[in-house]
Amino acid sequence: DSYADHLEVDVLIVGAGFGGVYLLHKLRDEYGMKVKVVEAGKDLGGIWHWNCYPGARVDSTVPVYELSIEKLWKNWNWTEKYPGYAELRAYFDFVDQQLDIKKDVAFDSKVVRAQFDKPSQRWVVKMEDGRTAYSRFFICATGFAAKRYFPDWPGLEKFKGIMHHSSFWPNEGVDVTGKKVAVIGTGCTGIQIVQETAKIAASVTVFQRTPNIALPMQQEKLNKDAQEAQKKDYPELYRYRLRTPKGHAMEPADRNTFDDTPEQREAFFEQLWQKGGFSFVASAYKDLALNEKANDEAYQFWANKTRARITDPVKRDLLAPLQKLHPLGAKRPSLEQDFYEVIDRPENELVDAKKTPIVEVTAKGIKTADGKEREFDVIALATGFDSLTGGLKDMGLKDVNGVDLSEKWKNGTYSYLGMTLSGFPNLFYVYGPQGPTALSNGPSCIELQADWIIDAITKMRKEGISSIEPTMASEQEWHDKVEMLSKNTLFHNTDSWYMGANIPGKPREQLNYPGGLPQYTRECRKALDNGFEGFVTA
Ligand code: NA7
Repeated sequence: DSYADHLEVDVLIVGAGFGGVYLLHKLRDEYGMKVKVVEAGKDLGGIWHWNCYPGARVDSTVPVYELSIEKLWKNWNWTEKYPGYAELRAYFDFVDQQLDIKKDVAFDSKVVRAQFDKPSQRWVVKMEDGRTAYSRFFICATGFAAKRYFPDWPGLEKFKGIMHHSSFWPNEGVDVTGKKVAVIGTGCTGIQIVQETAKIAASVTVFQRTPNIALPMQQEKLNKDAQEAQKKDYPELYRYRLRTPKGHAMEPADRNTFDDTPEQREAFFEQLWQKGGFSFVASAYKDLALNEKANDEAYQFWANKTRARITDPVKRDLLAPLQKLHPLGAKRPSLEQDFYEVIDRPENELVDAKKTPIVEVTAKGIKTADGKEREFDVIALATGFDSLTGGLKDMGLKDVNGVDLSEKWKNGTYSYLGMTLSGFPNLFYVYGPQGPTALSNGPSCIELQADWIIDAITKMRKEGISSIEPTMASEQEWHDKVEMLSKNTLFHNTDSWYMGANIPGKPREQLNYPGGLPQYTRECRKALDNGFEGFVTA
């Protein structure tokens, strides 16, 4: 369903991923509001709509990674502990079947301008094709990876083969059978593409600038009966996940690294390793992200395990150097299945893109700083995103005086509670900058924030408040709080997209709230309980 020229609703939501779907369902079906979602893409799913590159898969485990809506979990079972994109898309189809979501989503609707009109107390939102929507509340559920990052290599347009950014991979796929494939980037995406394409490609060449301290996924098949038997515990699981720092339903150990003897440490690391996935960071010693020496211990364990899997000595030193280059967990660790074995194979090449950076894309392939040109049939750009702020800055969001959000955030990001913006009355966003976002399990963070937004809206209605917006002072305070919390961690001095460090010229600052979900929840609740503390109400 789409809409014609004029649309007037209580709440307009941008984005039809987990955030948009959850908010639409709750506000429409439980609170009786008139709600519409506008979505730039052609289907539901958000990140799972855009990402269909080979091997695209979630790094959180189900059922922690799903919506807590009873009608959904009662009637849905997964086939794998870490589902791939196709299964996640099927989940969104199922969500639509159960909750009748699509009838209130306008697809192919890209927002290019939005501003709150004070006299009429409503948002005026323009789509790329000229349509306009009006709403009392405006919620951006656009995710943290809406804006792709393409390095500005000369010649990007000259390549004669097939080249795609990971999140623009064609839906029908690219047949890499017997092809020479290049993968640029070794973030989570790059590693997934390498593992998958290497199964059928003639060769895969990986351009690595920084090694990923990738952790073993320990994928498992799931069966229906076992899931059904667990379902009585799901409601508690969904509550519990919000009480854990990262929303993964995993808690750090109650002790520090050096409280244990070396033998105890080895045994503890081994136990986390066997559990797999984010256990190695989320259930780790509580000083893992705080103390460099403690982090070294975890790194050494990782390096020993990983080096043992790589026979080529040059690749071994590049992929898993004995000397730690950045703290384990302070850049987003990928979850891998057989990445190290795959890249170790002689037909696959590992290029040290730190020593010999990519300088040009040519008609035939990629040229590096040593003058070498390698030829490829397919190039996968797994070069990441202008994360967290990029998408929001690109939507033409104007404050009440017409100043664009990109101007407001030119020298740094200012929000209150990582959900509201001064100068933008009745605007909310979920899973964006200065919330727990990229340091947390998506559905946990999204539901927590969405529930807060719903409470704020219902409280306004009850109290006859027409609009709220945070003060600039509360934004400054929030910014300082996020920085202060970050400075105590090893995240702060590590170059990563969490810190805005992956985009040339982007201000360097912590873009995620690093205090964990329980503390974040308390902060947000306090603002509501104290009568919209930090906001101006009208
Ligand atoms: P990431 O994690 O930002 O990874 C991008 C990768 O691309 C990373 O390895 C970069 O190296 C590399 N990169 C970027 N520019 C260049 C140039 N110019 N030359 C060589 N290599 C380059 O993006 P992903 O898509 O993997 O993951 C994004 C998140 O989405 C993921 O973490 C999940 O949370 C979901 P660098 O490390 O900067 O040296």
